[in-house]
Amino acid sequence: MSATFTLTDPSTGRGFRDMPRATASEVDAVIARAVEVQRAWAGAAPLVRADALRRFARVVEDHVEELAQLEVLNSGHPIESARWEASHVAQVLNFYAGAPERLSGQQIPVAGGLDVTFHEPYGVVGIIVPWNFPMTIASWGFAPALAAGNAVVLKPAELTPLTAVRIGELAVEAGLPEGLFAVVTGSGSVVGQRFVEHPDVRKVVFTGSTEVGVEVAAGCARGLKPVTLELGGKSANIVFDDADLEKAAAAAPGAVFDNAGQDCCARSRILVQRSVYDRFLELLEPAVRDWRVGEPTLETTQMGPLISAAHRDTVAGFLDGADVAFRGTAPEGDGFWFAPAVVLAEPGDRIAQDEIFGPVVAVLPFDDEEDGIRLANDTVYGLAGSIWTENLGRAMRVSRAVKSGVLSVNSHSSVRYWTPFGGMKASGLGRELGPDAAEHFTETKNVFFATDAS
Ligand code: TAP
Repeated sequence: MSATFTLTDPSTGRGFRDMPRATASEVDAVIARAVEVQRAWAGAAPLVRADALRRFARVVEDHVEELAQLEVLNSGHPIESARWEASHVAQVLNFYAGAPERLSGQQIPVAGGLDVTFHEPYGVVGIIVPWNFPMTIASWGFAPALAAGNAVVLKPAELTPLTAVRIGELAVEAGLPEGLFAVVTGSGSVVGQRFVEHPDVRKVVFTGSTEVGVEVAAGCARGLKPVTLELGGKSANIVFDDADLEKAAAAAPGAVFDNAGQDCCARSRILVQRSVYDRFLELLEPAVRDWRVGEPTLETTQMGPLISAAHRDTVAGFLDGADVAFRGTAPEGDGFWFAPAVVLAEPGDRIAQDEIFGPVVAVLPFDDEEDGIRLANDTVYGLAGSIWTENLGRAMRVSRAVKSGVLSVNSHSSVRYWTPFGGMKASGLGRELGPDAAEHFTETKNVFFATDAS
């Protein structure tokens, strides 16, 4: 393995920068520094940590445009999406800046003394993130982890390290102690693996494929360290015959083609009640044709290229022998472009079961409510999903019956940092974001103080 990795602009296919690949001993040195710095950080007054995170948030806010431009170059995200992502990082930091003063323990009634609990930070937390949303996903880990008094070592995906590296620099500019939040570039099998194995990394947060996630979890089990896993998805967009079909069809492309379908929450299966199946497809076709795929620097662009040539080949492979109903458009040229595709599928088809992570959606009919729920749950995954119906009782029943961690009714709600996020089944373990996330980066300690005079 060479000592550097060349980054490629997905919209041109051209390499533009070499990034260093850290060795295991370099990772160890970063972790050793984090161990040292964490002690002082955890010992600082809650207000000091809160203020430091607020400053960090403000500095990120001041660099939203720079971070967004880096994401356009490195990941091919449309500029408007990239601006949203960079602002989101600042908002996540701001939200968890409120946590240090709120990490209260309990006082539990006992005889002969006082019993109290403390939320102790783990120490050093290792965060491993994928290439699809490099900034946002990283912030879901590092912001609450830092707020709870931990140091963080972050490994971005090798394909997309630029925004993470810049955010690491901004943390220092904002006054966070050097080494408290360290971004280490390199491969998963070296840097990520070292986070999993190193005895001083006391918790791991992994976002990525289910396959690698299982290995990470097994490694963490050997070190008896907790792990949060955010993995793949094959989420259902369930459209009942009593839904506002126009609205459901108009919203469907964004729910699966946003970020070129490289979204763990992509509603990549549209399940449509048989009685409105033909009508829904009629409405969907113009919505897909109108989906604007193009140059990511343009503010009008809704979808950019896929992340790499290899990934485009994988996505294209799913269309071999598939019953493609219609497609959207995409530019020609050297970028990793792929026109969105709508495929008519049967429940057992590979295209209806496997995560594609590209702009391909499978449409399947169902008969009634029970059948719709059965089909929605007919996957190993359980991350997200949407339910379209005007019947409140049905919306309640179906949202309770679908085994997914994040559902929305009559919308495809995106992530809100103040509500919990995470998957069931093969989509993950544990939850991120929401009001309790900082607590997830602590261990409860119970202390009994005897008050008996004798
Ligand atoms: P992976 O190949 O699993 O990679 C994810 C991260 O893990 C990368 O940083 C990768 O490093 C690293 N890694 C690879 N092997 C490792 C090992 N043995 N030990 C430790 N770390 C290792 O996933 P991907 O292809 O980048 O991302 C796509 C997948 O992520 C999809 O399945 C998608 O659904 C899932 N995803 C899930 C969510 C949530 S929130 N549930 C969000 C986004 C993405 P490299 O730099 O070497 O690749």
